[in-house]
Amino acid sequence: ATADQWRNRTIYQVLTDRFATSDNSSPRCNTTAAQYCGGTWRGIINRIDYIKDLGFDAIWISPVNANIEGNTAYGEAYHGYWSQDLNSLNPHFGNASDLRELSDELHRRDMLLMVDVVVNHMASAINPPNFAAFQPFSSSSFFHPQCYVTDYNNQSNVEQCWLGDSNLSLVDLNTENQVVVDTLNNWIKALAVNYTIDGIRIDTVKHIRKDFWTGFAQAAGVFTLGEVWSENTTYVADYTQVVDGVLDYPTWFSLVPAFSNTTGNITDLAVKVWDSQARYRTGEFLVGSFLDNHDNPRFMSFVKDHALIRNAMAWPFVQDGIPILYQGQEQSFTGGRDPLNREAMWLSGYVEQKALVTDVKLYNAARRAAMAHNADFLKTAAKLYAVSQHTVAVSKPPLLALLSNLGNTSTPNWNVPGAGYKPGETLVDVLTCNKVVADDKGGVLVTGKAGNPQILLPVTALDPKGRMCSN
Ligand code: ABC
Ligand code: CA
Repeated sequence: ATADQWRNRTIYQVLTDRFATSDNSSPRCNTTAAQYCGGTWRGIINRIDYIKDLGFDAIWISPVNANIEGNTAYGEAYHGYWSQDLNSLNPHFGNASDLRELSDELHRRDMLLMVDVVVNHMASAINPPNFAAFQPFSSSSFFHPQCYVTDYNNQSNVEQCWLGDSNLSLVDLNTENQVVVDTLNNWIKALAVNYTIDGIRIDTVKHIRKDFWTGFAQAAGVFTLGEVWSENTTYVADYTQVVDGVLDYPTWFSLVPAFSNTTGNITDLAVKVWDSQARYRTGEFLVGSFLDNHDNPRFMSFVKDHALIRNAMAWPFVQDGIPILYQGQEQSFTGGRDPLNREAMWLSGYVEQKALVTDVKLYNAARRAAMAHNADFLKTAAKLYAVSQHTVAVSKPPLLALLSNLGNTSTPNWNVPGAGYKPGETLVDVLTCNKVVADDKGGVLVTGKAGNPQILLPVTALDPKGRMCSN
């Protein structure tokens, strides 16, 4: 699928080994041990309707190709990022027909499939690596000479040295070699076609020269979302020219501290938004916005205030870009650093009668209602009002999100004289179904309760037969 077919989506991030099992069983899963726990593509098929019910219309799954086998200093390759053979599938996750069936079952439900892909490196738990074990790059001539990434301010060190360490090397492919480039391009093209993949999440994008990505993205022929791990908007912006979209790490670096406690600063977050609006490839809004992922401690591992959690979780759904939710956040998982943040979802029972599950459903529903009401919703840059250390009002007409970091005992205020509604128009906070009436200039002045966020939509944007505040 194209970038245009992804812009209106919301993505649920699945860690394949930890999402669901083929026989719906619930094996033990000790995150610290970092071993395969038994999740499969067939398991995902079993639980697609849970994801769809939450309101998502796309999933992102772990890398699919064969990894190194056996235990290492950092456990097994259950996450899928330790590639050994690009031409075989990871047998722990299933076989080719399982993966095809997953793709078909998603498409039957109008959902899209995004697959994570790793082309920067192959992995080795022995040093020096046994190059003959890599497929199709079975000789040292296809790799950069050994040196580890040590200096993140030195771009050639970042691009041409190896990630990992001598216990577990991420052996760096020589992407300056034309044979390597052509082989990778042919590989991604075939992968996307063979399994009817709709988009790819590209790993370690900043570790390969930018002009490699133009050809790779073209060969893939589908939407490309790149991981460029950096808090620097200017640094990340360059990559928005070579792939369709990037994970919005710069905003994430300010989002987390803004809502982590009642002394956080929302102004810093606003500055990141203005900065990225000015620098990223304009008019596209294809950044992937997220609060949690599989690489960082979960937000709920260090924030316990329910109001702060709800405000932070709302953010990715109301800002510019494609919202991404990492599995387990809606189930209040609290895992800390990798590997603790990779809990097995089956331990949650996939229960839907939970406050945060309800919130996520409403965030998705509100976004869908906003899209239906305003054809330009997705391409209208968010305007931020009432920006202060403790408050922000995010306006993407017809939606107005009122957020604060004052916590669950506070009564925040938002004064948005320029909200742009019709004079006297009735709005509804979809989280509570409370009504707010715009003043005679279309502005709103709202006092919140218990530090909670509010997601306002005009009553006219709500489907009277829909799930949101219908009576
Ligand atoms: C394993 C263990 C860990 C152990 C680690 C050494 O080895 O699980 O417990 O600590 C995969 C697995 C991981 C595994 C790694 C390494 O491989 O999932 O479990 O860790 O073997 C992607 C994926 C990620 C994946 C890989 C490798 C890449 O999302 O899941 O990991 O295929 C860098 C890369 C980034 C990569 C990330 C893990 O490492 O750039 O692509 N993610 C700095 C750098 C970043 C760096 C980041 C984390 O640290 O700028 O480039 O990301 O190491 C701020 C600065 C930031 C700075 C942070 C730390 O501090 O502003 O720039 O980020 O103040
Ligand atoms: Ca590299």
